[in-house]
Amino acid sequence: MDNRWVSTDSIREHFSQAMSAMYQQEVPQYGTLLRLVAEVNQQVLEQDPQLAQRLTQADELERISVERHGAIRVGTAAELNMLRQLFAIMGMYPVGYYDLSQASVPVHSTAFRPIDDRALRRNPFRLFTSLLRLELIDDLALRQQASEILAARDIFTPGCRQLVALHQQQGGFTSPQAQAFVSEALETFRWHQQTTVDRATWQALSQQHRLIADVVCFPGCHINHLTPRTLDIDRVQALMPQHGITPKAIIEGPPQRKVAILLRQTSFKALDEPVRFRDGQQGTHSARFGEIEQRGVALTHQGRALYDRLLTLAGSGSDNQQHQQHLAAVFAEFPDDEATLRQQQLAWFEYRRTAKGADHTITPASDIERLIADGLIAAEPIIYEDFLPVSAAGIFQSNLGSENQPRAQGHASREQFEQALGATVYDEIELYAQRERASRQRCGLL
Ligand code: OOG
Ligand code: NI
Repeated sequence: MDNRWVSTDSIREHFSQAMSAMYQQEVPQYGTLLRLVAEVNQQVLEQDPQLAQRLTQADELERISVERHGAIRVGTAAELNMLRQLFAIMGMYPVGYYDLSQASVPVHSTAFRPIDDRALRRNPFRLFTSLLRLELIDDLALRQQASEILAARDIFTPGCRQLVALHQQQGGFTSPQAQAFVSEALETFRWHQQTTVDRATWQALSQQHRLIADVVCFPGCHINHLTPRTLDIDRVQALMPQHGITPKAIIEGPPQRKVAILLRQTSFKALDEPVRFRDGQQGTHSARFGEIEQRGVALTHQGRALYDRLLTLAGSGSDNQQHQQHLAAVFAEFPDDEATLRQQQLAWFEYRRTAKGADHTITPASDIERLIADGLIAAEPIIYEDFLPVSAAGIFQSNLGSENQPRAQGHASREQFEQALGATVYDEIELYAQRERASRQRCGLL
């Protein structure tokens, strides 16, 4: 790589800091949540020196304090396509396809995120990005109106467009260009009190689905939440009310376990925020909220199938404590120690030689279990970097009140999404498999 250019990692880091600073100003409760999460993380590390040591050894400790994901929603293929180009400059690529229409949310989504080990360790900033599916609006006149409103806006500043083009020509950014790019790109995600429509239009779109009004009626695609990573989601959930934050009822995802799997998430409700309509009328719009997450090991296809089956079996509840107990009972079937998860190929692991194993002869014929038992090889869980559609649907619904809006029944349309995006999405499971394979190779095991 040409070293005149600023690294993609550094642009992403800078951008994620700028987004966090902007969102703390826009939604002060997010700042409160960040402080609470930092406090709890520190307590967890103090109380569990083994975990602290493990995270340090895996070079994972530093990323936790900078780690967050956000979410945005766009209205057109052209917007999504341009976002892909913009995020590529920061080393963020589309991973995974999520169909939310099954849960009555008229969008499909991907996550833009870094994909290689080093970039993930440095700063794993991700953006869950949803594309509105206008074809799921059943009122044809309203559908037409929404698409006209969307066609008339440009969510990118002229400066941002110029810089993206410049990057594509020259293959990188100098430091001042990178700085200018971050501040221009930030504008796309800023909140606007001023809508682009009159009150009646906002209302008609809201009645179809609140999400549709949120995507269509504003001049940009405001960031709707940013989510720090906690090491103990149950504790943060319990402490939220003391800090003036009301969490949603249920923690989404798997139950608490000895070996955390996938992703557990909870959010606080969207705020009612004042908006001005184009006809001068005032109103309120609620879209922006806060969320926290706890991440565990990524699962293989078999592991994920088991997770999906047990989650469906468990169903949902309305009281968190009861729901968690019930989940824990149903998930008793899911092995909860690292050795079994590894041996049954339910989860992904990264292998490395320990100091003791540094000079040991290891070949593809060596017995991994033996090497691990002898302390020559260590196997670390690979953290899940992605999202869960059922959890995402729960988060959307708790913030949009869309439980009562069973309109958006559609079916997955990955090809259509990829066409809009202008690229295919990476298969997340294949990315984990590659990481595990590469780590075995480095050890001499392959
Ligand atoms: C995205 C909701 C999904 C998550 O963490 O699963 C999400 C949105 O509300 O736009 O962020
Ligand atoms: Ni989220």
